[in-house]
Amino acid sequence: MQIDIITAVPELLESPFNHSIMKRAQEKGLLTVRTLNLRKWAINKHMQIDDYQFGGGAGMVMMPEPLANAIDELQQEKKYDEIIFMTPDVVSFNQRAANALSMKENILIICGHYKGIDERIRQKYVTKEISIGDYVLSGGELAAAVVVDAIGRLIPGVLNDETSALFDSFQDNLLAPPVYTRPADFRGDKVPEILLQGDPKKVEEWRHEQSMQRTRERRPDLLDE
Ligand code: 6GU
Repeated sequence: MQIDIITAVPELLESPFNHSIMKRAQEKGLLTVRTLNLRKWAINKHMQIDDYQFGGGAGMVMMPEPLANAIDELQQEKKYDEIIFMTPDVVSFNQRAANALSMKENILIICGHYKGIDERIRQKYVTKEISIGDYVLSGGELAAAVVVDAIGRLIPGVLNDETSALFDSFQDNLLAPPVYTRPADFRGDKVPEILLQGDPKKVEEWRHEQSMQRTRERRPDLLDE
């Protein structure tokens, strides 16, 4: 999978994909993340990419020309399966959306800033809008990093048995069960006996029961879905 990200602040995306599982995904050649500085397509020598909004009001809007020129140029290279605009204006991203995106080959992500991008770019180029929750971030970059991580780890071959996504929270609309490691007795606080007995069937039943209980207590809305 190749993910290209257009941003006015590429510095914000320097490190999120260079560690841990995202790093390994890239080293294995399963994922390529490329950050593109929108200023490369700025309209003048002042490196301008945003301007006041028509009709008045506080906040700048990202101009259509730099974005259109960037997208046109990138589209000469390859065809994108999705052109995603990061915005709080839609219902939140979730595991189901991550699963669906993890099947795509080429994704372009556009990061906007507070007042957003010219509406004509949304209409003409954007095929999907993604929000990561009902709060406003100062730009789309951190949200883009969240989305790339969530989908990158689902690409077949990225995770191994130890890190398998099969048992993640949400993968079956249930929260993950509690987990424990050594020592079996930590300052008098003991690991549930069933996990120490080595009966895989009993462990599996216990985990499922814990998942159900945890979901009922914390996220009953998931059980209604
Ligand atoms: Cl994707 N962008 C911005 N700017 N704010 C957000 C968001 C995205 N998701 C939640 N808040």
